[in-house]
Amino acid sequence: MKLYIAQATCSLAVQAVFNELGLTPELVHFDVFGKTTSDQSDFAAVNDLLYVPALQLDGETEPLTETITIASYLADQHPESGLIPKHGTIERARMDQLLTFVATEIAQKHIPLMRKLMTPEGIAFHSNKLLNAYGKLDARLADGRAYLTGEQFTVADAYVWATMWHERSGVNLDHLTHLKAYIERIETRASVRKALQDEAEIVAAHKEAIAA
Ligand SMILES: N[C@@H](CCC(=O)N[C@@H](CS)C(=O)NCC(=O)O)C(=O)O
Repeated sequence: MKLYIAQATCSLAVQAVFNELGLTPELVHFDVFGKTTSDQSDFAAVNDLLYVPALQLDGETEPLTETITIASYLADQHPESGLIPKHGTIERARMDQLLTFVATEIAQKHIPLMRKLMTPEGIAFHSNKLLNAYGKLDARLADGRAYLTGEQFTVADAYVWATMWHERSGVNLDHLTHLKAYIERIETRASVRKALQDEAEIVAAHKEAIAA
């Protein structure tokens, strides 16, 4: 399996899920600004919309894209991991609800803010949406649970952790103390530490290759 990632992006969620499962895909780094890849392949041939994550599965011609789809697919293949509830249950519907919320109300709200593409009105609108969305997560964690759905780390936690881009977006979340403690808890997990380490290594190697 080949996983296409980019630095400090939502692909970290998929890396964390892979690591939780003890699986090691081949990583390929895509530089979203320079448009090059660490293996010199043409990323447009993988995903012509030019975004990560994208997962090339063995035996499949077309790569799997979309963070939710890839993370859920991997977790579904390993139900014993507890990373995602079983299809067709109310718990799974709630998980899908949460994942969609993270994708649409958090990740995609951050992107134009981080890229400084917005008018002052747009900044205020998106910042307020993000404050409300993170406020919902903080409120959920207020009962002392370790993770968003209870004591079990899930794909939703991997996704929220991977998209904590508030500093780059200029959104202050200091008042959300439950959320802060939760992210710190996630950061102690071996799976997310390895994701960051693997990412740092491949990004450094890619930069070196470009500079050479
Ligand atoms: N709908 C996609 C969006 C993925 C996405 O926005 N990826 C960002 C990184 S988090 C990216 O690769 N952006 C590069 C670009 O759009 O130029 C998903 O949910 O996975």
